[in-house]
Amino acid sequence: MHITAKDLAALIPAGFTLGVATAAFQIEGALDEDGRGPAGWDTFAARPGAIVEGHSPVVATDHYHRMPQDVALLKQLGVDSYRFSFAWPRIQPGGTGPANRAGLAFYDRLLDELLANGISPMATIYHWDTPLELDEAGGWMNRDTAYRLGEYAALVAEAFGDRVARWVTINEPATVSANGYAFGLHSPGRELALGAFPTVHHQLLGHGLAVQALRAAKVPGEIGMTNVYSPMVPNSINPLDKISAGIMDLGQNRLYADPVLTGKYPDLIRAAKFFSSFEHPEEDMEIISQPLDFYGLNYYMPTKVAAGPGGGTVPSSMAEAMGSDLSATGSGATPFHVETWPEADITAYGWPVKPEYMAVALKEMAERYPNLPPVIITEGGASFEDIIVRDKSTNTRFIPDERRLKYLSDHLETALRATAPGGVAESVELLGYYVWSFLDNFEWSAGYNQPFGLLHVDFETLERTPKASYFWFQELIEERDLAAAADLAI
Ligand code: PSG
Repeated sequence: MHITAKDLAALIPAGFTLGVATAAFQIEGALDEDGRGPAGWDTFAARPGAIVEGHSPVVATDHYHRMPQDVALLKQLGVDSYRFSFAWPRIQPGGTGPANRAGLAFYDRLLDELLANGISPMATIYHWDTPLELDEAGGWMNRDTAYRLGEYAALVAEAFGDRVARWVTINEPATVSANGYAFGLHSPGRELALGAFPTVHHQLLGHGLAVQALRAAKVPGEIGMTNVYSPMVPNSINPLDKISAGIMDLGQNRLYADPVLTGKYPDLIRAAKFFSSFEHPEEDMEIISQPLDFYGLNYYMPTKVAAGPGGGTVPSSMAEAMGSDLSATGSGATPFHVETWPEADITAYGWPVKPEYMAVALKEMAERYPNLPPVIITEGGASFEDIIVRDKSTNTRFIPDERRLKYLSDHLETALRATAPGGVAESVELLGYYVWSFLDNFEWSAGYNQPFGLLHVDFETLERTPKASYFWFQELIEERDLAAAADLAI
């Protein structure tokens, strides 16, 4: 069971943002319309074998053509805020030069529609859809791409600065470096293993340059960036398990958070051979670590790490591969691996459901980074197979996604309790929680087989159907507003 919506609403502090999130490439479709240029992801997704069952992102949820109806569904849901991303190849079809007016026009309409419906826009500038031309010039292996991101950020700041309430410069550089450049699971499909390290630095530099561009444009909105964070949990008290978890933590979490929040790469990274293989002048660190108005955290799950090769356990995840690659052996053997949580619910993606680690994540962040800005959970959610129940007598449909609903309720509850006075992470100022995702969408290399949405999307008819989790989130927001109104009346 989970807490009632009413009791959960009572835990929500004043001013806390409840929202839902998406990303352009996962929902828009219309890849060739209104002057959009190709993205690296367009061609990667067309490669045989790149996407599960050969699913295509060409239509996705068709949001590009259904935007007004989708905003109406956001309005009906009642969210305070909607997090979406600008498609870089719509705005700069070749990744450089002046803005494509028709590309800007779509986001103009989206922003106006959101504001007219009282929904506060949170915009991600870069959510992985690099223009193809930039990818062909090396993508994030090329330092130049960081400067291109900075220029693109200046364009969106100028066009939309008056209407965006919160800016996320980049989303999850860890996933781009690992999946896109180290292991070839995402665009641009490179398998550079540890050779992908420059993409970490170049994305972080791009983030810093984007912050500079937004500050220079004097945008009134709040500025932050988003990293994914997975607490690394040793499998046992065995010291080798502990060391293994520490290496994973270094390669997946601290590598991306330390530079932004402390201005320094972890010592073990600085000592590594590959760290001297590319340009990273000290001035970069100042750009990367500029003060932020908030820090975005995507929290989905913890990772349990055990020493030794992983035969017979969880198949190679991003975490496992990244961890083994950062190990000192360099032998190519897997010196440690990801373990299962036998007692935990497991999502359709194979991810363990461990809401208590949401509190651990927030506590670790607070302990590690004394200057941590206010935090926003910019994503959290779960993929479960959905079943549509049809009631013939009333000709209605119902999607009882109780497991997703419980995932969301338990995680939000844990985050709120952890950051409340007396909570384990009480020093964290938590500003909001965004559900991933508003609607089922193109889940990258998993195609349409991993539904995360509060809205079900029928990918044949593109029809949207609210799931039980949608009605639960709606009720939660209503309860919160009722409680706030009652407070005012006293
Ligand atoms: C990557 C790593 C983890 C979770 C999610 C992602 N992790 O280690 O816990 S990807 C992330 C992304 C978004 C995806 C969504 C669901 O920002 O585009 O659709 O999460 O996978």
